[in-house]
Amino acid sequence: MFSRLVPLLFAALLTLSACGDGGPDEGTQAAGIAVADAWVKATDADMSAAFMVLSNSAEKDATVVGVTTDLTDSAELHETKDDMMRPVDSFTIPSMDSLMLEPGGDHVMLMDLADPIEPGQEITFTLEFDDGSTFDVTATAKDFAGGDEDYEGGKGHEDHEDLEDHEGH
Ligand SMILES: [Cu+2]
Repeated sequence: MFSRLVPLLFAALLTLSACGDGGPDEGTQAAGIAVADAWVKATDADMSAAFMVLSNSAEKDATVVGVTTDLTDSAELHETKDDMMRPVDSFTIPSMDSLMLEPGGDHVMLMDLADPIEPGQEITFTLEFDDGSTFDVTATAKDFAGGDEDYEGGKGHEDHEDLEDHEGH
């Protein structure tokens, strides 16, 4: 009888979904997300920021409502308006579109850092979406001002500081 097959099929589907690769559950906001170019500004200071491009391949917008990291308990979502940055409640990644977190724009703010962030250091973030799903991102720290390679071996350049000022933009 055909009706006997239905429970069997259902059981098979459940088994399949339970054997996923550990990624976000299908149908959640996190499942449609992909990340590229994730990086963190290396710093000796107690504040920094993380940047990345988040894309959303789902048919619905995805809303990031929080971010956590092992680096600090004080990670916030920030936007920049009129050269001033401030916390926001969420970032929206439009359906079939992307959101760029970049210097001078939206970013993940990191505060109360206990230790310096070294270039090359890998930092893991967990983005939380408003349906409760989460997405893990690994970002690599880099020296945003650039030019620090020249310090290696102590052979510094006289003009190093000027370079740093100008490469910020
Ligand atoms: Cu900020």
